[in-house]
Amino acid sequence: MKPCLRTRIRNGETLLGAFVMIPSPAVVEMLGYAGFDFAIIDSEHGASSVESVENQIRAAEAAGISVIVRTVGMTAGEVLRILDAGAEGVVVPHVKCEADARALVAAAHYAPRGIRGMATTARAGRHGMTSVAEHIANAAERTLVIPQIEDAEALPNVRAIAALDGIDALFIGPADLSMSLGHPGNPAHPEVVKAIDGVVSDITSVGRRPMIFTKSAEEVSAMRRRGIDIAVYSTTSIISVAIRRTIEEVRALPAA
Ligand code: 3PY
Ligand code: MG
Repeated sequence: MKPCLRTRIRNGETLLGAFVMIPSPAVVEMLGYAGFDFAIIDSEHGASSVESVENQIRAAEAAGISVIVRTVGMTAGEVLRILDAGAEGVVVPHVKCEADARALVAAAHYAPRGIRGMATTARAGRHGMTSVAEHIANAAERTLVIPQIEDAEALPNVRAIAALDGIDALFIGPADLSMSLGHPGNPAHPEVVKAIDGVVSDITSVGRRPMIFTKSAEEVSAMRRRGIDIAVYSTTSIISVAIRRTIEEVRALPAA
C-alpha cells in the first residue's frame, strides 16, 4: 500500500498536486489516473458541498490518489466534517498567527491532544466498522493540518506557526500574498519574491515543508530552485488552457 500523504511529506518527497474547484469525482479520478500525487478539493473558491466533497474523496480512494480539502473558514466544525468524510487533512486559508494554527491542530486531533468530536460511524471510521482504537491511531498517524500563508500580517509569525507540533507543511498563496502586499496579480514583483523567499526560509529552518501554487512546469522548476518542491496546479486552469488551445488550433486551420 502507498504511504499516506503525511508520510510522503515528512519523508521529503518531491510531490505534485492539483486543486479541484469543479465539484466532480471524475476530475479527481483523472488526476489519480494521470499520476498526480494528491488532489486538494477546493471548498474555499469552488462550489463543493460536504456531500460532493465526500464523493470526491471516495473517487480519490478508488483511483489511488491522496486527497486533502481546502476549507473556506477555520472553525473546528468545518475541520471535523472534512476529516469525518475521510480526507487525509485540511488546507486552511489565511492563517495569520500561532493562535490560529494552534486552534486548527486542536480541531484536527482527538483528546488529549485536541478537541475533535468522535463518531467512528462517520465515513472516516468506515461507518463504524473500524474499531475506536484503530480509528484513533489512523487519525493520529495520517492527519495533515496545512495552514496557508498568504497575508502580510502572517509574515512575522511564519516560524512560530511552522514550529508547532502537528504542522508538517505550510502552503504559500502567491495570489493573495501579492494582493496583500499591494501588488495584485504580480507574484513576480520583487517585494513578493522577497517575502516568499523569507517564508520558505522560516519554514525550512524548523524542518517543515513549503508548498506553493503553480501554473507551469517552468514555475515548478523555478520554485524548486527557490527551495519549494511541493507544487500545486489548478485543474480549472489546466482544463481552460487546453480548451482554449483546442479552439485556437481548429480556428487556425486553412479554409477547406
Ligand atoms: C493563493 O495564491 O492565494 C492561493 O490561495 C493558492 O492558490
Ligand atoms: Mg489564496
